[in-house]
Amino acid sequence: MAVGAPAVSICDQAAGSPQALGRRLRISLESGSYLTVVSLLSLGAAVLAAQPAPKAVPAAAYTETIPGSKVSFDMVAVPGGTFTMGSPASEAGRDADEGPQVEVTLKPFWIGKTEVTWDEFDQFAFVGNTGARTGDGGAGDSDAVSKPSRAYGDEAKGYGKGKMPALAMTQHAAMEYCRWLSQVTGKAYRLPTEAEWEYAARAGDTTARPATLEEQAWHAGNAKETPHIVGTKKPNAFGLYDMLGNVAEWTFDLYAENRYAQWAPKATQPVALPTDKRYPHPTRGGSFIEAADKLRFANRQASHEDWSQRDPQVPQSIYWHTDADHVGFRVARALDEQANLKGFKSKVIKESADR
Ligand SMILES: [Ca+2]
Ligand SMILES: [Ca+2]
Repeated sequence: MAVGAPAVSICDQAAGSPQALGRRLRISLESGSYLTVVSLLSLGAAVLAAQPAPKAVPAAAYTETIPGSKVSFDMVAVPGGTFTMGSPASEAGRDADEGPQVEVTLKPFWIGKTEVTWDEFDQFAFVGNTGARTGDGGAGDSDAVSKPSRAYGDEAKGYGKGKMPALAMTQHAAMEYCRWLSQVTGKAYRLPTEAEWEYAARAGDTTARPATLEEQAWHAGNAKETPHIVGTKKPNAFGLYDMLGNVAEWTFDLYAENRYAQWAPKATQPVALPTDKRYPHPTRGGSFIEAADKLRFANRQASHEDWSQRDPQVPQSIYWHTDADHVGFRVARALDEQANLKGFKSKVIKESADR
C-alpha cells in the first residue's frame, strides 16, 4: 500500500467525522504494516492541521424532537450533486411540463425520512402553545406563526391520525408549519424545492420509476383507497420512504408548465419563488389514489382551485383543502441556505386571489 494514496483518503474523510477517520485507520491497520500506520497517522495529522475548517461537510442524519412534546422525526442527509431533472420525450406517460430536461446542481441538504405525520402536524395546528389561533387569514405581517383555522369537517378525512401522513393542507399551511417548526427548533426548516424533491426521490435513479415500485410505494393498486402509516414500505437508495406514493408532496415552488424551459440547459439551486396567489404549486410523487403508472420521479401535478371545490367559506380556507385528501408534504433543511430562500415566508393571505 502506498503511503500517499490513503493519506489523500484521510484528507477526504477529514470532511466527514472522527468515526470515518477511525474506519480508514482500521482498514490501514488490517492491511498495512506498523510503519505504514505510523506514517499515515502523522501524515493524516499534518494534513488535518493544514486544512481550513471543513465547509461543505456531508451532513449527518439526525432525529429532531419537537420541543415541548415527545414527538420526533428523522432527517436524512442528502449529499450535494448534479442530476438530470425531468423526463426524456421518450418516457411513457410523460407530460410536456417535464421537459426540456435540466442539468441541475444542488448543495447538500437534509430531507425528512418520511412524510410529516399527524402527530407532528398536530403540534403546530392543534396542540402546541406557540402562536395564536387568529382565524383563517392568520399569516398577516407578524413574524409570529398563526395556527390554522379549524378544518371544515374532519381534517384527517376519516383516515385516522397518529403516524398517518398529515394531508389535505394547503401549500401555505405546509409552509407555515415549516416556519413554526423553525421557530420552535431554531433550525431553518422549509419545504424542499421541486428540484431538491426530484433529486431526493431519484437517489441516482435515471429511469422513470424504481424497478421495485411495488415494494416502495402505496398506489391505487395496493393501498385499498387509504393512505398508510408512513415508512411501512421499503426506502429508496437515500433511505427515504414514500417519496413515490402514499401522499403526494408539496414543494416550495410556484408551478409553471414551461418552468424547465426557463432553467434549461443547466441550473444551480433552481427555485421559482411562490407569490401571494393560492395556486398553482407543484406537488410530487403521486399518491394512494393514483395508478402505479402515474408514479414517476419526473411527474408533476399542479394544485388547482378544484382542490377546495366544496369549501363553502368565503373566502375559502387558506389552510385546508376540502377536495385534496391525497396531498401532504415532508420537510427539508439546507446545510448552507441559498440567499433567496433565507427567511422566506408564504405571502398567501385570506384575500389572496386564486391565481
Ligand atoms: Ca409521498
Ligand atoms: Ca403530470
